[in-house]
Amino acid sequence: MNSMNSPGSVSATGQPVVGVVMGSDSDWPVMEAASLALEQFGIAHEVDVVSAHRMPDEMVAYGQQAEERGLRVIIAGAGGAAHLPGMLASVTSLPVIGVPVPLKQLDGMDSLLSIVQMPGGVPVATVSIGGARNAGLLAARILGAGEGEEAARIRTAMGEFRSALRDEAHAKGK
Ligand code: RP5
Repeated sequence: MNSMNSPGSVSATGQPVVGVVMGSDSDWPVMEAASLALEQFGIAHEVDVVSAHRMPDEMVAYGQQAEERGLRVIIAGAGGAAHLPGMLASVTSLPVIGVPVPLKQLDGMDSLLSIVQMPGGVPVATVSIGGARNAGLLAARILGAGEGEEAARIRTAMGEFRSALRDEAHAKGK
């Protein structure tokens, strides 16, 4: 783990508004990209391991307490029988973004289908297999859609980021 925000940590600045959780330490090489995207937009977040199967009581408590602790979005990554994002979505009203983590078997299709096939009424915004960076960017967009100065700051930064993407694409086309 070479990021400052490894599991168990809290990002340097301010009260965390995004919780980045994963089923195992072994998910971190994939999930780190979510933390780095949040870092890029200066969004305070916490990173933790919360396994749906191996620590179910802690997982339920995490989801139930997330809102009162000040979190506004949860990013949850898991692999295989990837129940963590869906179970968190069932115990919180916060938006949950699911990241299917690819394991050695089945190339992450098992993780994807476990996360994306939620029953009606319990949504999980599912990104692509291994798409943790997009999960971080989507969390930034969700926070940027709100009211107030911090949301406006994030919207401005997202606009600049999108302009940079466009410029890069133009440069590649030349
Ligand atoms: C899942 O089992 C985790 O999210 C991880 O992707 C997978 C394997 O976990 P470890 O056996 O590496 O701890 O719950």
